[in-house]
Amino acid sequence: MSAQEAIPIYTNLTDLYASLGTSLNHAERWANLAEEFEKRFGRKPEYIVRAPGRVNLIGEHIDYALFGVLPAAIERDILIACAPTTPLADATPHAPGSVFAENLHPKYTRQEFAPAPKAKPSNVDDDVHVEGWHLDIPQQLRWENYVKAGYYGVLENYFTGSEVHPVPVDLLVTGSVPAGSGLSSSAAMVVASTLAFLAINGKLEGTTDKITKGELVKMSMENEKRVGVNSGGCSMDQAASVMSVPSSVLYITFYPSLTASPTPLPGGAVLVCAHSLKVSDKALTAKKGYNLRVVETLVGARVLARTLGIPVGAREKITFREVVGKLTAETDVGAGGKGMDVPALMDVLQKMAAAVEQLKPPGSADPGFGATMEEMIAMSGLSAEEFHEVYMSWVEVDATHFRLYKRAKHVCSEALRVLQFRKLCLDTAAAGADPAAGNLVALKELGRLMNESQTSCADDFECSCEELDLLTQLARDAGAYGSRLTGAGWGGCTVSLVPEDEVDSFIKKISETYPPYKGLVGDALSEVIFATRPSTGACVYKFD
Ligand code: NG1
Ligand code: MG
Repeated sequence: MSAQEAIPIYTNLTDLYASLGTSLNHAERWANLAEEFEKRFGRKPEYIVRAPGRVNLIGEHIDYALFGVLPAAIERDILIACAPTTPLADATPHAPGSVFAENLHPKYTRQEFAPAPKAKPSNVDDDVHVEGWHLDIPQQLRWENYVKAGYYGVLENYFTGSEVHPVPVDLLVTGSVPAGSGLSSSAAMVVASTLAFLAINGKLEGTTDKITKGELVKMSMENEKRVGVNSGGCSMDQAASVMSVPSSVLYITFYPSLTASPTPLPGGAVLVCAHSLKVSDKALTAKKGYNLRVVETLVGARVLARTLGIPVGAREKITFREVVGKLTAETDVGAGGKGMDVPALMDVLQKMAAAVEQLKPPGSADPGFGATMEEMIAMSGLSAEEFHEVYMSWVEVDATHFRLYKRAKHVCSEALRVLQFRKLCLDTAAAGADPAAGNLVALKELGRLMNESQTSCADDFECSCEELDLLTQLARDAGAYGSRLTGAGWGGCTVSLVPEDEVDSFIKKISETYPPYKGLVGDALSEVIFATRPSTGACVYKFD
C-alpha cells in the first residue's frame, strides 16, 4: 500500500458496490442519497464521496507514544453528495465558494455559509485577485463545523494566492457511523468533507495538483484540528478512513514515518462493535482523562530515558518509541526513514518490562499510586519552570497524582501486543494450508491478545469503566474470541472478534444480558450493536 496512490474514483456503480462489500445495502443508500439531492437542489449530484468510520482492533493510547496501531475501516460511513450550485433564477451568481449544506438527518438543520476574501495586498487593485479566504469555525459542537473543517484545508491549500475562486456548492450529507462512540465519525466527516470540496473544485482528477492518499490523510488530520476537540495529534483515524483495504486491518506506524500496511485478518470471524451507551465526551473529560494520559505518557518516557542513561534535551518531548530507538542506537530515522525492523522492535519491547519497573515512585507502598507533581518534576530532572513549559503549558490537566509507572507498563506491553497480533495474522496468511483449523487457532490467540489489552487498559491505563468492563465480559461469555474497549475509552464502544456463523446469536445474547440494551429492537438495536467486516477506505463516485 502506497501513500502515493490516488483516491479511487468510480464511474461505474457495479465496480463501486463490489468495492464496498455486501453486508450492508449500499446500493439503496447511495441511490436514495442521489434522489434526495435531486429533490432538494433541483439537479443531479456530480459526485458522491464516501469516508468510513474506523474501529481500533488493538493498540490503544499508544499512537501518541508513536507506536504502531491496528485499526480497520468499518462498513458504516459518511456519504456526501455534491454539485456546483446553480445560479439564482435571475442569473445572479452566488458569492464565491458559498456552501449550501443539508443533512439527511432531520436533527441537523440546513446551513449556508461562505468564506470571506482575505484583504488583498494594497498594490493589487483589481477585484478578481484575492490573497486567500477566511472561514469562521465557531468553537461549538455543530454538525456543519466538520464540513467547514474539510473546506478550510482545501481553501488554504488550493486557493491561497490563486486567481481562481472556489466554486459555490450544494451538498447533502448522510452518515451511518454512530457519533461520539469511538468509531471516528469525526474523522470520517472531515475526510468526506475534504474530498467533496476537492472533487467539486476539480482537484482530484487534475494532472498537476492531484492529491494522493497520504496527502489526504495529512490534510484531513490538520483539518480535524480546526474543529477544536481533537487531541490525538496523530493520524490513526484519518489514515484508517483513507487507506484501509477490505478484509484487512491496517498496521499504521508513525515513527520514523507514517506508513500503512494492510494485514489480512484470518477468515472465519467478523468484528462486532457494541456501544456501552456510556457517553464519553472527550471535550469534557479531557483534563482527568485523555489529556492527563498524554502528559503522563510523555513524562513517563522522559523519566525512563533518564533512568536508562539516554540524554534528553530540556525542551524535548521524547516519546516511548524514541526511547526504544535510542536504546538500540536505531538508524534510518530521518524523514521517510524505515527505522528498526519488526523483530528487533519486538525484542526491545520484550526487554522493556524490567526497565519500566524503575518508574515506580521511590518509597511508595503502592507503586500504582503515582507521584505528586513535585515528585514527578524531580524525576524529570527539569526545573519546575522548564517542566511546566514543556509538559503543562499546552494542555489542561486536573490531578494530584501522576501514575507514570502504570501508564508506561500499559504502553510498552500494548505496543508489543500490536506486533504479536500482526505477526499472528501474517503467519496465518503465509501458512496457507488447512486454513480453517489454522484460522481457529489464530483467532483464539488474537482474541486472547484483545482480552489482555482490555485488562491492561482497565488496570494500568485506567481508561475503561464499569460499563465497558461488563460489556466486554458479557461478549466473552457470549462466545467472542476476544473483546475490548476501542478508542479513547471511559465509555463509547467495544470491539469483539466473533465467529462469523455465530454473529446473530451473539448479538441476541448481548441484547438480552447487557442491561442498557433492554427493550431495544430493530433499528434501535442495530444502531448500538452491529457486525462489520474490515472495509475499504475513502472513495469517490462520479456521475456521468
Ligand atoms: P477516539 O476516542 O476514537 O477519538 C482517541 C484518539 C486516537 C487515540 C485513541 C486512543 C482523537 C481524535 N483520537 O480516539 O488518536 O489516541 O483515542 O487509542 O483524539
Ligand atoms: Mg474523533
